[in-house]
Amino acid sequence: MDEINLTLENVESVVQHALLHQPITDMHTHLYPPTFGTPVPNRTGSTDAGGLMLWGIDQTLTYHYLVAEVFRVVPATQLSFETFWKMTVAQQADHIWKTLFVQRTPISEACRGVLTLLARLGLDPNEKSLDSYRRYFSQQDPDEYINRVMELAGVQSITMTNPVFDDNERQRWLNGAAASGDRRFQAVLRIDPILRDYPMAARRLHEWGYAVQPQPDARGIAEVQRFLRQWLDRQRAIYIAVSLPPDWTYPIRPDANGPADSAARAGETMLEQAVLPVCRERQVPLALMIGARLRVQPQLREAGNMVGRADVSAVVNLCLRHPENKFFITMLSRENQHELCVAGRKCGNLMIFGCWWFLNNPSLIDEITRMRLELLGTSFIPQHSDARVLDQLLYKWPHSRACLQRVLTDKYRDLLGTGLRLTQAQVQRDARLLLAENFQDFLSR
Ligand code: FIX
Ligand code: ZN
Repeated sequence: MDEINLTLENVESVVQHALLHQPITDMHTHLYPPTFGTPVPNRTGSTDAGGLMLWGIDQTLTYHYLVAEVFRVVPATQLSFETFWKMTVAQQADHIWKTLFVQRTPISEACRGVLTLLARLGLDPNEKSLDSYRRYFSQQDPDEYINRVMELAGVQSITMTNPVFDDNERQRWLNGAAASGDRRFQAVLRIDPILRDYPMAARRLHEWGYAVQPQPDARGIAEVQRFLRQWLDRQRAIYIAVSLPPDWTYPIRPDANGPADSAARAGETMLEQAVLPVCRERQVPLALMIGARLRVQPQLREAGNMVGRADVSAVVNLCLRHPENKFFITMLSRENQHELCVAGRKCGNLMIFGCWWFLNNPSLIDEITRMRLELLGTSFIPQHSDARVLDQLLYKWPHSRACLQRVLTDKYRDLLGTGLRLTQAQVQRDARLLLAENFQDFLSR
């Protein structure tokens, strides 16, 4: 087949085609296969109230992004948090649909996302009630619906988040229900408490039979290593992940000796002497997601978390002090993004990924992706979905793909302006790197 050369006239269509036809490896989601149970009734009517596979219109509308937004329009002084949380999921969804989609213009990114996914499913986004959507989803089988959504979204592999300190999740692994190994999903060992709240982690580990004391000692370090190896094996996890607060520092300042510092120092000991050695031994990356200040508004539950500017020098120190380890890093603050790009130029074992959470909006994806291409070339992972509800893949990826298309088109136009010749195959290679291979190669590096 004749090679297609890029021109100022065809560049946009060539980029659009390359991105649309590149299967995506989604490196960070909160999605699950049906083996983890689902609270949404399927055609057989079976439900599992604590089920972790979320899908369908009610789960989509009660996504914590939209919960935060609905309380801005109908504040807790009018509809108390307690009243809202006592509602059924369907009642919450009705309230959110009426408030944000019928009575107001659904102009926010999280609102627009719901409209995009409804349209991708062939449903009319102009309905005033949820009845017709609920009828549609009641006719879906969760397992088949996963295949449909992955095909429509262009996603070839879904990477989960599996928080082993969550009792519901852990029990599903221990009773074997979760370990059936659904090829569409890859597991990730999520261990926040070990680094973020070591005293709590130590109590839980001790309950589970690991000889771990409140303060790290040699036996405890060996036991945490044993715990990590066991769960990496049980989950067949492809990397280990932790979310860290904006005030995380590395190394901890020598003069830091307050009560909170003692827990932080224990977490640092476990990072250096348990987590990183096991990651090296198993050649799995450690993913750090830095900048989330949790439960700032606890009455909003998952919706109550906040962003804070973090210290990028902690990332540089970590990567330079542990050159044999591989680090996926994403940061939540817009203000951290430029420093993080420059850090990426210093540390070859640092793979920057995603426009995380409050950054996953077109205006910021555009700004951050341009910055990354200009400073890092194609050596980064532009996006992950962070989807919590399966249907969200039908908007998170189309919206991000549109941003990436605009930015890449501009960058290729700039290159053509230098007289460089470019071909469709080169654009397809770049799309492959950005949407799949950079992640896969970093795992196997
Ligand atoms: O820590 C995380 O994995 C965050 O992505 C989530 O906790 C957060 O609620 C989220 O889903 C953001 O998009
Ligand atoms: Zn997440």
